[in-house]
Amino acid sequence: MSITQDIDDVLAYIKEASPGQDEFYQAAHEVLYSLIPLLEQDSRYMEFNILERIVVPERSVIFRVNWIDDQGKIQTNVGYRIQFNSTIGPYKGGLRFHPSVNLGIVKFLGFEQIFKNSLTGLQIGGAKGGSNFDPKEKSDNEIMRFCQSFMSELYKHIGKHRDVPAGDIGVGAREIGYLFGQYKKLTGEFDGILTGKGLNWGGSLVRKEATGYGSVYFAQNFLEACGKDLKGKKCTVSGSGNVAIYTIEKLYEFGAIPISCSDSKGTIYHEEGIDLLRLKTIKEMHHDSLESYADIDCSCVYTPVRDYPKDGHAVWDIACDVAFPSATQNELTLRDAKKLKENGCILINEGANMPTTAEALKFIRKTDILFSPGKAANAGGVATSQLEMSQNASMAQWSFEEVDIKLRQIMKNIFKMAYDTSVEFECEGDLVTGANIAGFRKVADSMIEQGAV
Ligand code: NDP
Ligand code: 2IT
Repeated sequence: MSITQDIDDVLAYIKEASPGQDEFYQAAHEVLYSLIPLLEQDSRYMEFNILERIVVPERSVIFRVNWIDDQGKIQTNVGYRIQFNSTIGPYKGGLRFHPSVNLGIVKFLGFEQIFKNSLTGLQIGGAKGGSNFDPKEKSDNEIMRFCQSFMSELYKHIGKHRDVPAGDIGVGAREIGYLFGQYKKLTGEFDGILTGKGLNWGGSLVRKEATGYGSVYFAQNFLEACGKDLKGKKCTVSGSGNVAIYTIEKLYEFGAIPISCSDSKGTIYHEEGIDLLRLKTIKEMHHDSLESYADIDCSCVYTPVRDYPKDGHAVWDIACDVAFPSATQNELTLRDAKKLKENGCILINEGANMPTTAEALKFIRKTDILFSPGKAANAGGVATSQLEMSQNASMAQWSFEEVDIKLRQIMKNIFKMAYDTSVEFECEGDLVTGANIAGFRKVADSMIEQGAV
């Protein structure tokens, strides 16, 4: 049987066994097809049935989360923890709290995390979790009670050598604090069972900034390899959360001009460059909408969210040299990709997980636009989480500079590994293929070494 037929069979199995899990199917389709050159070169992966094994999570935990709102009413949400693959280390990956969270979304994120974590060169397996809980419009006490209830179930499944969750959309320092407090109360143990912790109780410097900073380091590495750099480049950024904010901060340090940000309600285009302090005040301090950014006396333009995806995302209509999609999955459509090409964009650097739709990616890969896939470009967050775990294990706290130097080096190594792998498989600069093969190969080889478990 041909390799393509085998891949199609695995994809057909996913469709049948996981109906309606479109994002998971999309992620699996992209990864499996990009592995063809490796599978042709080395027959062991088929012999040991790695494809069929790697698309099934080792364990899926789905649980009910009951919590009491401020009116005293009992509310119910669904919680998930998908422990996808622990071949090269304990399960590691974030928790997402957003109304759109469902099994398919958590599975796509967990699947991507396997290869991302492998690319970091560190010993961490892949997992993801979360809930369809919507933190918006909730009081601090409601968020605390939800986090406590969520942890009352999750604590049974995690551990510092077993599974170490972290943040993602809707889960930041505040939520990690409430989750950690409840874990400690339930177990009586002060353990590094979460990353992204507060700096006074086991957190690592640079973890907050790491995904955004790492994304910019990755872009700079890619541009340098092509004889270019970020200095003076107009950059569009989508999102206005953790990843977007620290992407913008680092872009300024590299002499680039970040000219946009967005949230679920609208987009800001600020030609002179985003006012970072204002953005942080609105988003980090007040958890407010970006609409208020446009109140200041400046030449910025606010575009309320359009009929999306039909009319595309306003961010990608803005002419730029480099685009940093840093909000959520499938936020950059074929229409948007065509617009970016038309406007002369030279690099799309994914800060979010799978922000580019399959159709847009197919189009981009046929153009001369450079493309950094999220599992490589946004791996700085999870890599720094692992540095937090290392510090916890040795009860040490490294300086900001020490952690940042390590992060820069890790991003350089990831870029080099993805790039060198693209050269090895005769598609120089195709980092989708390079990152997928490099991430997969390490996990698959280790699965073979560990036997059929
Ligand atoms: P945040 O919750 O801090 O910010 C998310 C941002 O994206 C907000 O501006 C939010 O707008 C916007 N957004 C979220 N969902 C949607 C949606 N469905 N439609 C439109 N806008 C949306 O999350 P992060 O910055 O942490 O995460 C952003 C992306 O980066 C995600 O894809 C995440 O998986 C990925 N990532 C995060 C890492 C981390 O360390 N945090 C590490 C690696 C990847 P609003 O505020 O209006 O909801
Ligand atoms: O998608 C991701 O890599 C994250 N949300 C961070 C995971 C982590 O464990 O730090």
